[in-house]
Amino acid sequence: MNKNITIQPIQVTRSSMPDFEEYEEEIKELWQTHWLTNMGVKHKKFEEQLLKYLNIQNITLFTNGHLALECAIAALNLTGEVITTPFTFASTTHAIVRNGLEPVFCDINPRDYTIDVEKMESLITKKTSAIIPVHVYGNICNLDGIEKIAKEYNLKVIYDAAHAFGVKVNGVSVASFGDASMFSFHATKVFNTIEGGAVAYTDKNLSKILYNIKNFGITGQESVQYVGGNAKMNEFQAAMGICNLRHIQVEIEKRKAVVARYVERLGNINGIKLAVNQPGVTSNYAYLPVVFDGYKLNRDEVSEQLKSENIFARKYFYPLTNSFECYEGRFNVEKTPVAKYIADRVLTLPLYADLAFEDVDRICDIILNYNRARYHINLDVTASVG
Ligand code: T4K
Repeated sequence: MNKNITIQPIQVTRSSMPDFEEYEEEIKELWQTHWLTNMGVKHKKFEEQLLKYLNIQNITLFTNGHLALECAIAALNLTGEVITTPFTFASTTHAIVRNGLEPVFCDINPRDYTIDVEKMESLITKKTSAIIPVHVYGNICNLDGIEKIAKEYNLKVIYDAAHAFGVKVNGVSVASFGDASMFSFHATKVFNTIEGGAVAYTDKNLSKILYNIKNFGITGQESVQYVGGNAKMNEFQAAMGICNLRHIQVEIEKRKAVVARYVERLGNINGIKLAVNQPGVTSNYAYLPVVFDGYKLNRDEVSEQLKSENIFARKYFYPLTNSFECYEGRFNVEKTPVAKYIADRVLTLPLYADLAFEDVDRICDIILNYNRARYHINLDVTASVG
């Protein structure tokens, strides 16, 4: 029997979405009220639900994670130098620079790729006002080590927790640590509001400042007290958040199963290093970083092999932010050798809740170079198979 099959490209991730009817139901009332943005009822409801889900006291919503981070930096009045990591998405470094501050890059540790607390103290100067570490891939930074240094030198701590929504450390939400934590709710994240973000924080006085900074600094109809911008989350984003929050546990469980399948296939291969399980951390399985170090293929070769089979893994996070063209001549990438080493070898494999085990197996087969000929059927055109 002849059957037509089409092999769809597999991207590094795919947005989780509620059923169309569920979203339609959630946004229906917006057609009655015509209230679409500027902190409406959905915004309020979503904010309340997040406080409950994260079990925290304070949160402010934003139109995206990047502006959430920029506003958190502004609200905390940071000055001078900020210690941070170059092994991250462009956003972390840009948010510091766009606030007129100087990023000082600290190397990462080779275990979980988060900032290396052991190398941090030597970077502190009289100008240092804060540390902005990143829970990269949802791996949690050395919270105690960072807190200890921050206390000793009187530094603020803002976690870039863009990847860490839903993660717990010994049962406590990751949103509870530091002065503030920024979450991204971008379409590519474990939990999305299409675009979106939030800042969680400990000092409730920040609430008013963050609210004003994201709304032009307007404090009353005839009063503007801050030089604010526009970073408000709209009602459609909040409605998407309300829907997706209903399903987050199921989504995380599905991702966990996909990761387990990868680990089963790639976990014991010489030269292939998979993510570590951090003690006490309940993961959200945000990304699947794989480091190819001493494997028969290097990272770029694996990436090309997959690409030739219509599978699009990504080199998150290469290049390092301290080597971006826009910062040319400003930073020395050799000062963060571990970050450079990992960035040159890491590939994040496709991971999303509905990624089929057969697709995981196909990806692993390609990496392990099993039976390659089997997959040389037509890819993005319809192929006829017997
Ligand atoms: N801090 C850190 C550490 C971050 O990683 C990020 C963002 C931020 C701060 C800033 O947060 P946001 O302001 O973005 O909220 C993506 C995301 O745009 C970005 O949010 C994310 N980190 C970064 C790591 O990845 P790209 O340019 O690689 O995404 P793109 O468009 O190539 O999409 C990747 C794949 O995702 C696509 O191949 C398919 C899938 N996808 C994408 C979109 C846009 C979907 O399934 N649906 C979609 O709507 O940056």
